[in-house]
Amino acid sequence: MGYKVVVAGATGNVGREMLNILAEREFPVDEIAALASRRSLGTEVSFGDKTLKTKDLDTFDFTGWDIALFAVGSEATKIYAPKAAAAGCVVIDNSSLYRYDPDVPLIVPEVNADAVVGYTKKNIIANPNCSTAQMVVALKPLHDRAKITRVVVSTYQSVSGAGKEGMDELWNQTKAVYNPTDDVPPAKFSKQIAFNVIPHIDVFLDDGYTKEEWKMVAETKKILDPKIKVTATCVRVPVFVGHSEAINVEFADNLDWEEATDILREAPGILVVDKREAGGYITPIECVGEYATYVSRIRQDPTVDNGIAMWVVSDNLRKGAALNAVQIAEVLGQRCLKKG
Ligand code: 11C
Repeated sequence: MGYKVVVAGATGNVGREMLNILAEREFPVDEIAALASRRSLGTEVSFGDKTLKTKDLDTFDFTGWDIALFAVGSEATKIYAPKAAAAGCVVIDNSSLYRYDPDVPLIVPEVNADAVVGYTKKNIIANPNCSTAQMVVALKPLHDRAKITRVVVSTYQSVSGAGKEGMDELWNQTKAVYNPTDDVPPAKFSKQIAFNVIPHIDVFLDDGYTKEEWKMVAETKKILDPKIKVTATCVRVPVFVGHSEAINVEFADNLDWEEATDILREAPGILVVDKREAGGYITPIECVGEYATYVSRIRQDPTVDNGIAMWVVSDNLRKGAALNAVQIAEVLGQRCLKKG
């Protein structure tokens, strides 16, 4: 006995990973529906050793379905998530639409799984931005020990965060560099991404920060602790999958790097790889397809009283999106829903 599960946006980068991870983790599925926009209708997607033909999100009747994992972007979420929720199906939404709604829990299971019970207000649970998810997994056990007061983070975000179009742009521009007759002007990104880095993700806000940077601040406060001050610089880099973050953390209490390392080694969802020698750290290419949030380069920040610096890497399509959504579904199933 299990659940009737829907994946909406099943042909996208994140939707495909949701199906893969549901199958890999043997989520108790009695029936599964893969939904797509009319444009991708009929496209086949894999679910374990099965192939599913996508159905039309626009006409799908959510009545009798238990859980819907949404990876369709804010505009489509606005139309279809309330429809699913009203039909009694709990939506776990990967878009930013509901993240800051006080009646919608925003969950990273390693950090605030208990918040799941709040889903009843709207029948919706929000999944955080990828760059926030991996950061709070690493911050939570350190916060529990020494109370974080301030975080300064710089991100190195892969192009898959911008969807398949972002990946295609990096691929085509890279090839064009070696073949000068081709010209692949920036489209998804604001400047050339091949052999370059771009300090701009999402739209600019009035204060000069970008929305991606603002999300890291607002989401960390909602998931972990509203008292923590966060300042972020988010940068797109020519990497296909895997977001990296250089994080400086200040604490109220004293914490040395050796104890921080021990705490992180014991923490859920984290793998510490930190040998303090050439190659003794994780880079994004090594985290692709993995579940863990990797922490490397843990060291004292001697410029503040109680400070640690570290390097945090994770698969943005997995822990940053699909895996976190499936983990939320697992918590929801274990704590709140009856199996069919
Ligand atoms: C990126 N983090 O790398 C973004 C993608 O709010 O869910 C995810 C945006 C979001 O471009």
